Parts: sequence; C-alpha cells; structure tokens
Amino acid sequence: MGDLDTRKIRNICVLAHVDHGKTTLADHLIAATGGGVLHPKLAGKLRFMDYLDEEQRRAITMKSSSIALHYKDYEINLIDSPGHMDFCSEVSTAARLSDGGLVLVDAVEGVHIQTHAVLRQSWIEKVTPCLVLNKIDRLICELKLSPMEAYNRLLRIVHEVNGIMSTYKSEKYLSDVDSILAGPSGEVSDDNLESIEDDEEDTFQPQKGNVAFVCALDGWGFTINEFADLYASKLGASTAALQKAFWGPRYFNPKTKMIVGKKGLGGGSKARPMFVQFVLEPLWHVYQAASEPDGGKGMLEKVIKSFNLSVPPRELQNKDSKILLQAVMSRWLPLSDAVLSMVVKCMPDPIAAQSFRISRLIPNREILNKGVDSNVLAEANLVRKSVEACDSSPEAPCVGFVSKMFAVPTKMLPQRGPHGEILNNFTDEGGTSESDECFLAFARIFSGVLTLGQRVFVLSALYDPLRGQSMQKHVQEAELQSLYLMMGQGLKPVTCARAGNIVAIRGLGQHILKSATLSSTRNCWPFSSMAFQVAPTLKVAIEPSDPADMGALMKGLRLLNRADPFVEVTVSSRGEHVLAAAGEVHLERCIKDLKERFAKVSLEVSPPLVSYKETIEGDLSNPLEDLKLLSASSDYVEKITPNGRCVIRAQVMKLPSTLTKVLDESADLLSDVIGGKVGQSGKSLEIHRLSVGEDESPIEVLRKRIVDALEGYISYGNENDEDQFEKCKGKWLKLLSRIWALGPRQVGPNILFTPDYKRENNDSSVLIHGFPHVSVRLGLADNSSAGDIAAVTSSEVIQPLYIEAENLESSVISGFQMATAAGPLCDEPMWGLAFIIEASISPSTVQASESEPNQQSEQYGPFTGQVMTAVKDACRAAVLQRKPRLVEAMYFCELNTPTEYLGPMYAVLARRRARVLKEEMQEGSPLFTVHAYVPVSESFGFADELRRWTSGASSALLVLSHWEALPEDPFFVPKTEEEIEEFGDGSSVLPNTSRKLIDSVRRRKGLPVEEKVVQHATKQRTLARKV
Ligand SMILES: Nc1nc2c(ncn2[C@@H]2O[C@H](COP(=O)(O)OP(=O)(O)OP(=O)(O)O)[C@@H](O)[C@H]2O)c(=O)[nH]1
Ligand SMILES: [Mg+2]
Repeated sequence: MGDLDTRKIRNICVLAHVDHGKTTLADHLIAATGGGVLHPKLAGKLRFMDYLDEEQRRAITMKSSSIALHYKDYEINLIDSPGHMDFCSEVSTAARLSDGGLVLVDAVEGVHIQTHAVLRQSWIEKVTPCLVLNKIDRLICELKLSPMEAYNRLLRIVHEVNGIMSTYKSEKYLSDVDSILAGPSGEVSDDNLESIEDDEEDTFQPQKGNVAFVCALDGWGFTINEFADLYASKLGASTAALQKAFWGPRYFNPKTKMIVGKKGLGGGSKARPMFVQFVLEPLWHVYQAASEPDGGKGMLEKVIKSFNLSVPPRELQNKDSKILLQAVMSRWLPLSDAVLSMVVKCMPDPIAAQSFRISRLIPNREILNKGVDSNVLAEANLVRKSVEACDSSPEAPCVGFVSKMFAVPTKMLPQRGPHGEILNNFTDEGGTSESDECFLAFARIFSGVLTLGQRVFVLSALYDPLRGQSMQKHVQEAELQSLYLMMGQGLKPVTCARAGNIVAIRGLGQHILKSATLSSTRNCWPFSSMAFQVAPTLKVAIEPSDPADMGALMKGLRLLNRADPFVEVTVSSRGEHVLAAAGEVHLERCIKDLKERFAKVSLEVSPPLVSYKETIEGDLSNPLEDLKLLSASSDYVEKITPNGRCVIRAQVMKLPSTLTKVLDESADLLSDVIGGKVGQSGKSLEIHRLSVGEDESPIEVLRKRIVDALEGYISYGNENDEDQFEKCKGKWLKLLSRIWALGPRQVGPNILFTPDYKRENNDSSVLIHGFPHVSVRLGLADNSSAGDIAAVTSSEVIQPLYIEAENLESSVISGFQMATAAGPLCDEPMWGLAFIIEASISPSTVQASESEPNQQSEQYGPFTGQVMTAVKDACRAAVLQRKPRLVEAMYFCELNTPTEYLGPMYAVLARRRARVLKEEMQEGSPLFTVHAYVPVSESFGFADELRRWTSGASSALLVLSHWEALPEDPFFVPKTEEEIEEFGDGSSVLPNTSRKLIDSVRRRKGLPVEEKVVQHATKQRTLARKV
C-alpha cells in the first residue's frame, strides 16, 4: 500500500437542487461499477441510495449515504446527497468528506436556489466541482427544441453557473486584496499581489472536459472528449483541436475542411456551431427515429453499425420505443463511462486534494505567545503536515473526521466480521436499553491507518492541544469496535482502512453527538466546524399521549438527537420538550422516527412554536436627527428601586437596520471576541486564526463589518454631502465607543450604551458609570478613552458609595440582558434596539455600621436584585412607550408554476400574507418562476395547500430569509376623526394581525391576555356616569 494506491482513490459527492436527478444518476454508476449490487435493468428505477422507506414513499432523498465503486483500477467513494432544503445539512456533511462534487442541473429547469447553495457549499469546502447537465432528453421530447435552440439553452446554463462561481471567486479576491492592504505595512508589493489568484477563467468549460451532458433516465451521457475522439479520424483533425472546437462559435467549413470562426464562414451561410452539427443533431436524429413507428429503424441500425454496438436482438425488437432508445443510447454513450472518466480526469485524488483543502480543514494558527509547550506544538504541526500530505503509511499519525452519526437497527449490522467470524453485535456500548439501534460514525480518514480495536482520541471542535489539562472535557478516548465500507445500506466489515478512504465506524456512539475529529494523538488540532446553510427553525413541543411514557420519550429524543445531524432537542424554560427541525418534511420524518424507532410510544405534537422578536417603530432615515433623539434627555422612563436608593432612567432607540443585521449575523464571531477566546492583548495565550481567505483576525473582521454597516447607513441620507457624512460618522463612532454590553445572552442584536458620564448630577447621588467592555474588545474604543472614565473615578474611588456603584454595574447589565431576552409584548427577545441606562444611587438613609454593611437589608431583598429588576422594568417600559412593534421571521420562497395555475397559486399566496417580489417566465418552458416572501407563521401546510390547489403542478421551496417588523400598531385604537369614521369608536375594531399573533403567543406562554368580552360597552358607560 502506498501513494500509488491513494492516487487511485476518488471521493466524490453528487449535489443538486431537489429532483434534478442525483439518485437516478447514482443508480447508473452503481449498476455499472458497484460489483453487481444493482442490476442494470433496474438502474434509474430502483433508486438504490434511497433505501429508507420514507425516501421511497416521498421519492426524495433525505440523508447522504456513501457507496464504494470500482471503475477500471480506481476506487470511487460516491456520496449521494439530498436536494431538498430541509436536509441541506446533509449536503454539508457530504461535501466535507468529498474532494470532488458532481453538480447536476436539470437542463429544462435550469439553475435554482439549491443549485446556488450547493455551489457555495462546494466552494467553502474547497471541493472540486464538475458540472453535469441532466435531462437532455426533456429538451428533445418535452420542449421539442431544435438542436440549435437546445444549444443556446445549454450555453446559457453553463454561463449562469460560471457566473455564480465567479462571484464566489471575486468575493475571495476582494477579501484577499483587502487583507493585503490592511496588512502590517499597508504596502502593496508585486509579490503580494501575485499571491492572489485572480483567474478570470470560467470554472466550467466543456472544452476542458469538466462538463458532462447526460440523460440519467435513459442511461446515457457524454463529455466533449467522447465526441472529439469519435470524429478525429472522420474529420481529419486532432482530438485536441476538436475538443476546443466543440463548444462555442466554432464552425466547420466542409469545402476547406477547416475549423473556422463565424467570420471565416463567409456571409449567408447557414452553418451551425460544431457542437450543434456534430453532437446534438445526431442525438436528435436517434430520438426522432425511435419515436417514429418503425420508420426509424434504419437510422438506429445505422448508429448500431457505425459504432459497432452489440444490442441484443430481443431489445431491438421491443415495441416500446423507450426501451429501444435506452438499449441503443446506453450502449452508444454509456452514462457511467462518461461521468466516471470525467471524475477520474478532472477531480483530484486525496493526496492532491488534501494539500489544498488543508487550509479549510485545519486552518493554520499562528501562535503569537511563546509560553506554550513547544513539543506539543511541534507534534500538532507534524500531524497537520501529515494530513496535508495524506500520508497513508502505518507509522503516520492517524487522523479522521466524523461528519455525522447515523442510526442503524442493530439487526441490520453484518453478523460476521472481516474474516467470517461470528460477531456478537448485541453487547453494544449503549447498554441493553438502547441496543435496538446502533450508532455508526460517517467518517473519512485523512492520515495514517485506522485499525479495528484501535484506541483513538475523540476531539470536539473546541479542543485546543496547547491548553492541556483545561481541555479535558473536549477530549475522550474510545475504541473502534468495527470498521465498515459502506455500500449504501449495506455494510462490509474490514479490519483496517487507510488515509483517503470513507468508512463507517462502530464504537463511537457514546462519545460523539454530531461531529468530531479522531486522532491517535492528543496533540492534534481539531478540524474546523462545518458550515450549515440554515439553522433549524421549525419548533414544536412534544409530549407523550400517556404521561407514564415520559421516560421512553426522553430516551427517544436523546437517540433522535444523536441520529439526526440537524435536529435540536431542548427543554424550554417552561419544561416542555422542544424539537427544532429544518422544515416541515424534516419535522414529519423526525416525528415518525421518534414514534416508530426511537421512543416507540404515541405522541402529542403541538402546533409549531413560531419565534418572534420585538422592536420599536422607526425607519431611521436621518442619521443625525436619530442621534439627537437619543441625547435628548426628556424622553426617558424612570423607575426607582423599592428601597428608594436607586433611580433608573432608561432611553431606547432603534438601531440602523444595517447594524442590527451585522450584529445578528456575526453572533459566532462576537461570542468568540467578547467571550475572550480571541484576546486583544494581555492574554497568556494568543491565537490568531489564519485560515486562507480570512487572513484578518476576527476582531478586524468584526470592526470592519460594523463600520461598513454604519457607513452604509449614513451615506443613505447623505450621498452628496461629504462634510455631513464625516460629521455624522464621527458622532456615531463616538457613540459606538460606549458599548457596555450586547444582549440578550451577551451577543444579541441589542446594545447597551454606557451613560454620558459628563452629564453630572448635582445632588449627592452617584452615577453607575459602567465600562465600554465591548467597544474596547472590538477596538472601537481604545483603552485610553476608556481610561478617561478610570481617571474620573480614581479620584472618587475611595468613597464607599462609588465602590457600591461599581459593584452594581453587573446588576444593570443583568437587567438589560433580562429585558432584551423577553420584551413587553409577548416575552419574545428584543431586536435591533439600543438602550442608555442612567442609574444613580444615593447614600443609604439608614446608617449602616462598618461591620455589617448588609444590616439594612432588607425587606425588599438584596439591593443588587432590586436594581436588576428595576432596570429590566425600565427597559421594557421604555419600549412600550416608543411604539412597540412585533417582528416576524420571513421565508424567501421560490415557486415554479405552469401558466394555467398562476391564478390559484396567487390565491394561496394572498391567503398567506405573502409579498411577491418578482415573476418571470422561464424562457423556452411553460413554467413561471415566482419569488415571494412568506411569513414563517403562515408557512405551515403551505406546500400542501399549494399542491392541492394547483393539482400538484406547482412546487415551492422556502429558505429562511430575514426578520421583518410588522408595520401595524398592535394596540391600535381609532383616535383621529378619520380613523373613527373608518373604524368606528373602537368597540368593534377586531384585533389586527399583529395583535392576534401577540395574543396567541401570550396564550401559549400562559401570560395574561386582554380579552374583549364586552363588545358594546356604551350602555355600561352611561350607567357608570349616572352612578
Ligand atoms: N426526463 C428525465 N427525467 C429524469 C432524468 N433523470 C432523472 N429524472 C427524473 O427526475 C425525478 C427525480 O429524480 P431523482 O434521481 O430522485 O432526483 P434527486 O436529485 O435524487 O432528488 P432528491 O434526492 O430528492 O433531491 C425522477 O422522477 C426521475 O425519474 C432524465 O435524465 N430525464
Ligand atoms: Mg436523490
């Protein structure tokens, strides 16, 4: 075993939008090279990789699974992945383990949202993509396009996909340039610029052989190479020349037998590009011939003869034109050959791939501080080198990555080991109660050799080898009980597996929840976490129908949580078991799994729990005015602690939406920076992530994002006024140097500013200053300006009252955190708000003796608690006073509908409060593509209703898009004359949408709801007056 063997491995995945034919394509590859697990006759019909019942029933793939294939002398591990949005996390797990990706696009439907998503995923994971244009037959039979029209359509799709890739490339290009400009010297040297790869070249080029044209249903396909070989002798040209000529505006001049451009043809010629003339037209002839009753036999025979195909006469005699066609085409242009030769040629082997994927897999870390154990560091670097080289020698450190755990019924495990010995699978590590299901790890080995019975360290993503003892909880030791090669559902036991292979591992069930790094040494960096496209958002509460089954349910939930990489199981603050899934289809499968496999009890499932947020009205169109509003001290809410010693004034303002967005999206980075994982200075250990393309430190990245957001917002109102812009920016930056905390949970999209301490009070009370911790961490305030505060305080610090004020700072922060976690409307988190809290304490009136400072405490509880509650109440009251608004989550929705069903489709959209963004006729097809925003709260059953009303003709995909405030005032009561005229005096106004949503959340949470029991209160009012 050596490098030569590893060079013969390809790890690839199939990626595409839902229903573009991934599993059908996989079927053909398996039938041809899977060692007989699938009969060629069943290829395309069986959908071998969709082995779960639910997958077959719904005809969509729900999980990614791998199969080992042998093509020529190559070993190919093929991973089929789902295209449905609900299962997009499985695309991440597939991409992480693969070096190459076949990106399928349906030639009729073209590029869709998930096509974008999978291209992005492959780009992030540094997977080398090849393009497969599938369902070419539909262009012929369904759309009845001419070869020329079909060519234009294919050209457009290739162009579009290249366009998407080039935006990813330019994103990287720009961030590379930025990081060089922002580099230590700020100088741009030629060296620097050369290191940036700026390839303008298209990613996908049929001439290069990385685009295949296939029809997975009929089992044929080709790349341009096949046809170039075919015609080389006929046209008397070299294969290489033909490869270049078979795409783009290249024409064949029959007189001169030359390949020419359009000009070389002379005017008036009706010549077609060579791709049309030599590639598409013959295909069209075959399809037309096969569809003609008997008339086309001659043509087919010609094809059979000229390509020397051996088609059994029985198939040739078949009356069914479809079978005839498949028989001829699949022999003429066998699908598996076309696709797999492209895979072998254009996709890297593990050695080549790991050398450039390493920067994504284990980002380089620059250790700034020398105080670390150099032995550990040296070994960790060695391990990284070994991964980079894909060293498969037995001496190499053994490193693997588990991208997900999956459950297999224990009875499905092979009963015999690699040497035919009988295994006892039932002494599983899970103990007797969980032995019905066995958990396997879906893993790839990146270095060394993994052997049966070996003990390995299981490292979580947070592990840091340099921190030694403190990292104990992030590392465990486990024994590998079985290793399997995966054949879809089938498992083939092996004794060892070496670098570059994909395997299933038994024995890690107790150690890994979702993903982990495996290593033979503790001194190894964990792999970077995978990027997921969406977060699980659809939540329901679950309880057993019979309360006695609670134990079974809890066990079931625990198993489900482990078996599904994407589900989230939590217990809400009110003790409900909450299950979060990616969407309706995913949720339904989870519930089914729970009922039938994991818990095996009957369940009650609540209606979906939709999350909302709370904010205040305001569109912030004038940056300067908005600031003034905040500094105008009149507009505040005042609360006093029960003991009367602390007066709290809270002001609230809406943050610019750009800033809210940045805070929302950067939660992970923020928690790293604020949580102190990435230090500014003075830390004993400092690590800068140096992953390629993100050469800047997280702090830089964050500060830049925040400043960019701010500039975007300010320039909106001041496009032309340079001075105004600068002035405004200066003021905002000043404000941003006062960030005391973010909330809720320290990283949310709400800001607490420190009070303007210069505004001194004249009485004896002392202001709780706070400290701009977050600004300092983010580098928005330097320590010197923060030092100002320290200077002010240092002179006063001696007095006990000041010490007390300082001690109360954390109570103010806690109060702010509590308020932002639960707003006044319906206890949902606040969103995009900024608070300034001026809390001042006055000396205690009761003289506390020195020895017993808490003596005066307290009929109202501890003072810290009082301050916290008062701050919380003040914040909530401030929001109520400033026109509170409910914010709801919105889906972006892409619908495809035939023209005749546009009416019913719009009716469904209207019923669901959807906002249509655009509608577009798809060129050359009878489909309309409609984009719309649909509120999450209205999305349940949306797909079903749509299907019902359009007889299944229109389909919709939903992606979580953004948060949006409802414009309506939930407490609307007609006041002005016009309003009263329109709505009456208010007694008969029905609650608006916003109010209805709020009430339903309040009811669910058991909060008081103001019900309008009395509809016409006029009479009572008259009565009351008389009394
Ligand atoms: N006309 C035509 N239909 C095809 C072709 N390839 C696949 N199909 C059909 O497209 C449908 C979807 O095929 P699948 O292979 O299940 O698609 P998929 O991409 O695996 O779908 P998901 O895994 O759910 O994302 C099936 O009805 C196939 O028969 C083709 O080349 N031509
Ligand atoms: Mg599929």
